Formats: sequence, structure tokens, C-alpha cells
Amino acid sequence: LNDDQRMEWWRDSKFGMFIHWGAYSIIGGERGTKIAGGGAEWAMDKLDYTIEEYEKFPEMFNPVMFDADAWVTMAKDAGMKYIVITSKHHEGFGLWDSKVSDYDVMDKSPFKRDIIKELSEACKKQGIKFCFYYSIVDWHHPQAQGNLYPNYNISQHDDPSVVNPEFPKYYKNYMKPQIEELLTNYGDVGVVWFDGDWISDYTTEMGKDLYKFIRKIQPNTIVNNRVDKGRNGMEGMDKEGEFAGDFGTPEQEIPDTGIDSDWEACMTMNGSWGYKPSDNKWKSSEDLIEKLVDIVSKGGNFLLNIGPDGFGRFPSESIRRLKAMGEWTKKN
Ligand code: FUL
Repeated sequence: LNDDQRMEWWRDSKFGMFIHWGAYSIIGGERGTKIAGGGAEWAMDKLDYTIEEYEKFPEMFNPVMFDADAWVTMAKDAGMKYIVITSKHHEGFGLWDSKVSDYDVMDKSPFKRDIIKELSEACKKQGIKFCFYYSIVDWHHPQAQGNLYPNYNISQHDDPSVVNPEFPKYYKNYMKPQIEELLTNYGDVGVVWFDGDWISDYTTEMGKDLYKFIRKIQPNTIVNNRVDKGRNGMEGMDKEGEFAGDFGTPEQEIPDTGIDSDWEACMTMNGSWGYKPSDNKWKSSEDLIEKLVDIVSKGGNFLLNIGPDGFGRFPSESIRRLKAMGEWTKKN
């Protein structure tokens, strides 16, 4: 397939569902009287949990109400054509049966159901493209502690002068094998959606290597621009010949018209990607529909986020908005 053919289903899709789900979905962004600012999926960092303290959350991750078929049906009824789920967010906890890690839902949690398997199968059954997010940043893995190696600390922000000599080992012996598992054991993968590319020890060379690696395993899989180092939003997408994956990822914003390259605006319904009951600033359904129209008219895709709770439920506010968008997309 040439690139246009490979991108075709994605360009035609227009509307997809992002799912941020992990051990942080138990925490909901709260610790005692403290409430994490911004995204609750950053709870480990923002609420100052040590690795040891945080590990008790995966140990109690038991979302018995998780129903992959129901999730996929809700996406489909909303008019969405693909689902991107966090296979592993910055916290490092994997939602699939990983052989290279014990820090996953099969080994660390009482749940012991392969969430990625159930969701990918439900997607296949209902004709929705299955896609996964994978965080390069990993606050749990000892070799991935960024410039603060060997200590996990709150700020992972880039200090290029500090090098973690262990990071390439994490990259080679953990990250790549995990991505290989996800691309080998769960059928066709529509998109691999990277994040955390800003970490000091990650390099463009690693990104290029990853991109080739993915295409070798599944030649038609699409990869976002955050596979390249330091590529946020539309960065890297406008210059011909520059490496930055297949599409730009403006976050919580809609870019102007006149962009030639492929892009997908990702957005939350309230202000958080991960489940956060204290955040009641929900965008109205009308607002979300307007955003969808705006994005599609400018040639982009809309990846709209759901943050299920620790039991496996979509927030009722999100369900209501999905329904309203579905009624609208059916009419238009
Ligand atoms: C960001 C992450 O840090 C957020 O937690 C979220 O996953 C968003 C989509 O990307 O860079």
C-alpha cells in the first residue's frame, strides 16, 4: 500500500474515541484533601506518590463492571469509527498480558483479564478499528526514570544535560518488546499513538527505529507524530521530508485551516483525560458537536476522550454526550 492507501480508512473515519484508563482511574485525582490540578492520569506525579506507595493501586485494580462490547457499542452509536486505548500510560501499568513485565493487569491485579484482548476482539466484532496509546515515559520502570535516574521524582521535564545511561536498555528490552506484543497478539492495529516523547533520554533515532519496527510487524499501521522526539501538536508535520510519523496531534485545541498534512485533534469532555469526579467543567453536547464540525471542515479527525472509572464505567456525563453526538451524526 502507498501512504495514501494506508491512510485512507483513517482519513475517512473523522471521529474516534480516546480512552484513558489505568490504575489512576481508582485514584480519581484525589489524595486526602489534595486534588491534582489538570489531568488525573498524572496522579502519581502530581500527588507525590513514591513507586512503592503507588503500586498498591494496580494491586487493587479490579474493574468488575468492564464490558468491552458495551464500550465499543457506545463508541459506534456515537458515530465513532476507531478506539485508541491507553495500553500503558505514564504510570507504567499495562492493561494487557505482557510477558516482559509483571506490572500488568494479569500479574499485578486481582482482575486477571486481558483488557486489550477483550477490547480488540469487541472492536473486531463490531467493525471498529482497534488502536492503542503507549507512553514512552514510564514512572515505574527503574531504567526509565528520565534525567532523574535513579530516583523517581515529580518533574520529568527535560534537562538535556542530564543523561540516564539505563534508558536505552529500557527502550530495547522493555519498550520494544511490549510494542511487539501489542502488535502481534491482538490482531490488526489501526494506530499506534505514542506519548511522552519529551523525556530527556528518548531520541529521534529511537523514534525512527520504532517507526520502522512497527511497519515491519504491521505494514499498514499508522503512527502519530509523537513517535519522534519532542513532537507535540503539529510540530514536525509541516516540513517536507522531516521525520515525525504519519499525523499531527494538536491537544485540546483546533488548528487553523490550510494545513496540508494529516492531523487529529484530541480533546477531553471535561478538563481531565483520566477519571476525575471533582472536575465538573463538562463541555456541552452542542459545543462538542460544533467542535466536530469545525475539525472535520478543516480536514482533521476528532479524537474525543472518555475516562472510565476504577470499576469500568464510563461517567454518566460522558455517556449523555456520546448519545447526543450519535443522534446528531445519524441525522447529518
Ligand atoms: C499528554 C499526556 O501527558 C496526557 O496525560 C494525555 O495522555 C495527553 C493525551 O497527552 O501529553
